[in-house]
Amino acid sequence: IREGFKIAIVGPTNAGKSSLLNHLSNRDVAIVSEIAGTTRDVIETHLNIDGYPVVVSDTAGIRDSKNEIEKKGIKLALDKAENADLKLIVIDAKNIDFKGVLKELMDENAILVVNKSDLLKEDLNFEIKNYEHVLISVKNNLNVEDLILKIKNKLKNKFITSEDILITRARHRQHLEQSLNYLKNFEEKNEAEDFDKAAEDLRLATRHLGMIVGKVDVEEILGSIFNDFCIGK
Ligand SMILES: Nc1nc2c(ncn2[C@@H]2O[C@H](COP(=O)(O)OP(=O)(O)OP(=O)(O)O)[C@@H](O)[C@H]2O)c(=O)[nH]1
Ligand SMILES: [Mg+2]
Repeated sequence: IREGFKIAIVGPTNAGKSSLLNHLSNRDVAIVSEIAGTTRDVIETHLNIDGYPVVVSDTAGIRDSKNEIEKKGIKLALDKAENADLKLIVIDAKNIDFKGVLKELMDENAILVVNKSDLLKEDLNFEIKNYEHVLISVKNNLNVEDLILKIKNKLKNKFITSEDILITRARHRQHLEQSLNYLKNFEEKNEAEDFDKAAEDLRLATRHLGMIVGKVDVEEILGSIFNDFCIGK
């Protein structure tokens, strides 16, 4: 959560990826033009969706390119997509280009976004229709709300687990792990023979839990202050 939920916008050139980034960010972050291959670097913006920090990356359009710089951009794009929590695969409704690596990126952490619905006079390509997709027009702001809703759902599924326990601090995690280790030691001990040692395991397990909920004795806090902050007694 602290690092943010990573969204990568990927797709063929000219599909409207940068336009979508600008729309989501509510400002002109990336250059938009009708020239294919406009974006070459990764452009990131930080957003806040329903209180969750989100990092959205716009990337270079995927196409077969001979240009060395563009090729590097495409590689960066694919890396971003692979490391993202969610991929928005944006394609052009009129000029369907959905094959190869792009198709391979489609999984449960991807949303297929068919943009430029305003240009679509006939039915959408039948193959694309079979995929779960969101048909939008960034230009005319059609159905973008639906896309945002889908993004929010993915985000919530990722952050809110069914166990409804979220460990947000490294310190808490460490203490929980240590507590668990002592409990495991306790279980492995023979009750009759190692009665006293088993009791000590339980005491240490509780102590680590206590360090999270604040049940630690005063002497210990003083000890920590004198150790860590270099204050003389
Ligand atoms: N008609 C229409 N045009 C759009 C829409 N969205 C974007 N465009 C136009 O499509 C062209 C390409 O848009 P970009 O956002 O630059 O596309 P891109 O996917 O970032 O392109 P690259 O950076 O080259 O990969 C621009 O001329 C946009 O104005 C849309 O919903 N409808
Ligand atoms: Mg672009």
